[in-house]
Amino acid sequence: VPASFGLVLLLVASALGYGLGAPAGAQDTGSSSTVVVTQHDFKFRQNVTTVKTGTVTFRVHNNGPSTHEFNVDRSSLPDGSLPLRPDGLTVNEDSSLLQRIDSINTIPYRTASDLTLHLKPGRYVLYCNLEGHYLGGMHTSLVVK
Ligand SMILES: [Cu+2]
Repeated sequence: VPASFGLVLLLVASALGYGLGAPAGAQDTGSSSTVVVTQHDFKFRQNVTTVKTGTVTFRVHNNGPSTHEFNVDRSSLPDGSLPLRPDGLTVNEDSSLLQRIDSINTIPYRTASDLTLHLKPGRYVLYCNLEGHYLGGMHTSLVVK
């Protein structure tokens, strides 16, 4: 059995509510958390704002009605104060104040996508950067401790 298979099982168990945090009885293999993010035009909601260092699975639901994306950047900036491109309509993802961790490029209306990452301690911003969506309010933050 590949090692990643065990990890998937762990994440599924976590998502089903059989225990967030370190698996019981296991050695210190790090924490596993699920962050449920719901996207609307134009808002992000999430079930938790702080997670432990380790494996973090974002389950992103798009409740539309538009298509959205999901970016995870490490940044010390408040999520509402990210640098904009000269167009004034989108976040400047190339800014040195943002460190891209990963993203989901397209989340169609009425679908959900998962993104599993290994996050170090720090502050992260989550946002949609389709034109105007960030300014509309599609951003939030996550603290990893
Ligand atoms: Cu969007």
